[in-house]
Amino acid sequence: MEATPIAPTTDAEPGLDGEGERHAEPWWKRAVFYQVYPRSFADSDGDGVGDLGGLLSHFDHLTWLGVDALWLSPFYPSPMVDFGYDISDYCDVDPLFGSLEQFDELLIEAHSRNIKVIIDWVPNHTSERHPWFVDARSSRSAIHRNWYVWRDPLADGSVPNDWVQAFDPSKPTWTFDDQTGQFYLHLFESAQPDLNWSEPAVVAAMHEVLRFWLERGVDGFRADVIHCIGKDPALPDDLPAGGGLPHCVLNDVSVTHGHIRDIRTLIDSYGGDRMIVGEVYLLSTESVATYYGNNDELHLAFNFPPLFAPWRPSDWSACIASTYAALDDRHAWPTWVLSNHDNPRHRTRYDFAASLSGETEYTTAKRSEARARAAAVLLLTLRGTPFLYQGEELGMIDAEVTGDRRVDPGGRDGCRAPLPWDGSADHGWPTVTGLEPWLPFAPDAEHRNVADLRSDPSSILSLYRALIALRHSSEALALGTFESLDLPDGALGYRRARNAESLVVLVNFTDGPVDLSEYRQGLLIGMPVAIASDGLAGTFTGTLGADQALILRS
Ligand code: TEU
Repeated sequence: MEATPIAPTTDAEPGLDGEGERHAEPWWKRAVFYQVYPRSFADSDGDGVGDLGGLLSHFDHLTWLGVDALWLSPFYPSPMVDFGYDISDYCDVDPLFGSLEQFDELLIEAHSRNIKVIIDWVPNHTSERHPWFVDARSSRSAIHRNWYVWRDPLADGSVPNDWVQAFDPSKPTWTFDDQTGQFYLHLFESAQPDLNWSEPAVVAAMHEVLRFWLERGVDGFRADVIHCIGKDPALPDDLPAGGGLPHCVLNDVSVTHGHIRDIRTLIDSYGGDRMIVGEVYLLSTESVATYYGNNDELHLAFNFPPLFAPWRPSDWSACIASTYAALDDRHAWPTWVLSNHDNPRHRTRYDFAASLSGETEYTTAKRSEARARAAAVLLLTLRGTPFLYQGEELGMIDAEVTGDRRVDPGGRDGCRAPLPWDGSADHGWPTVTGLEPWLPFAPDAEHRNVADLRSDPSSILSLYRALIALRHSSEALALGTFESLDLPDGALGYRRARNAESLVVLVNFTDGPVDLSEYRQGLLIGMPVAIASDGLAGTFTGTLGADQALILRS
């Protein structure tokens, strides 16, 4: 089967070259982002939960790796029902993670190393313990009552509509409040009541939160499920075509775009360098694209179909084609992400897909390592901003979390295992109790840890570092055009070009060799290898090795 043809994209900003362009382009188009999940990054006080102090003392890893920007998952005061995505105070730091002073220190440290910092902002819901909700549920006439979404039961006493929860589609998104006799809406856990963005006081309060952090100096925000903030006031049932998906995956109403335009205006008023990337958890790239607006909504939006795509060239070329088709018309800049704190890590996912397809040549570990390396080449050479999730630079797989070690209501513990810093028994997480940190380590942490992989120039960690360095030094990779190559079955290829520079990327998705010697009369043969996923050097022979990805200078 041939790869889906992809029309060459146009240059990002025609007419701008060299240094002039470097200044004209916003930093987040060139940046490699790195998601820090603070609970699992590094621990400074031995309580088994990562914290800001841990992050501060491990900055060296981030500068060595070469990332340009951090996205910090929530560190705010929270009862931790959803591990920080249930916020009880938007303008402070939970003592578990440190203090506001430490946050300021972190910002200074990051900026001194030329690393930007964006923080998670959770605008759709608060914790049930947030003082706003505590007041709202105290009486129907409470000042904050209308800050949340309340509805009477239907005549037969049942819930107002058929929406189902994100983590458990067998449950409604409504909880009955005995004291005031109404249901409140929560797309996630009942401990996470949805804010009512049609109430102007909510909009004002959430804008204040943005200002608070912008004035502290953050470079931007990752906005949690931002497509959910607007609700159709009629709260109609989901259409059967929704197929029983949780409502948070289906909610896509026009009123949200107006809210996002106002948020964008606010952020832009702090100067052109601040940005917002939205988590738009819709499963259609065309729908995600609408959240960029007319360059007046989100600067960037996550696009999840590629994250859910199996490791197959047909799926990936379709994802790439639909992403560029949907975004280029709007002059919107793509994002690419393989893993995050909500989904099984991609090395785990790709290997699972392989075992289903019955491929047996490789040992499991070798194949999944090779695929993770090839995926890194893909992630860091596509046109658009890449987001890494902590640990993927080590090729981490999910931890096996069983029994009472399971803590997440969404069953996502495996991908949140602590980052192993070294091969010692505690992997750099000594605890005062001597017990393991809040989650178990991934099963291969003894060998797959920062210290061991950093000292090995052939490791996946060293590959990530080399890819990031190449991306920094290459205008073609950072901003260049994208043109797909029609390669034989099993492989995907594209050319990235900018001014006089041109690179070809080849990715073999199979565990056997792919012969490319015939491609355009041997055009690729002899091109120098800039980076090979398996560390090979030299020139291209015409054959892509099993699970190998190459970047060639053309
Ligand atoms: O995730 C949104 C979301 O829709 C996912 O949680 C998804 O439903 C889930 O992973 C399916 O298993 C964001 C955050 O990234 C997530 O950690 C939070 O739990 C959620 O919002 C609520 O704030």
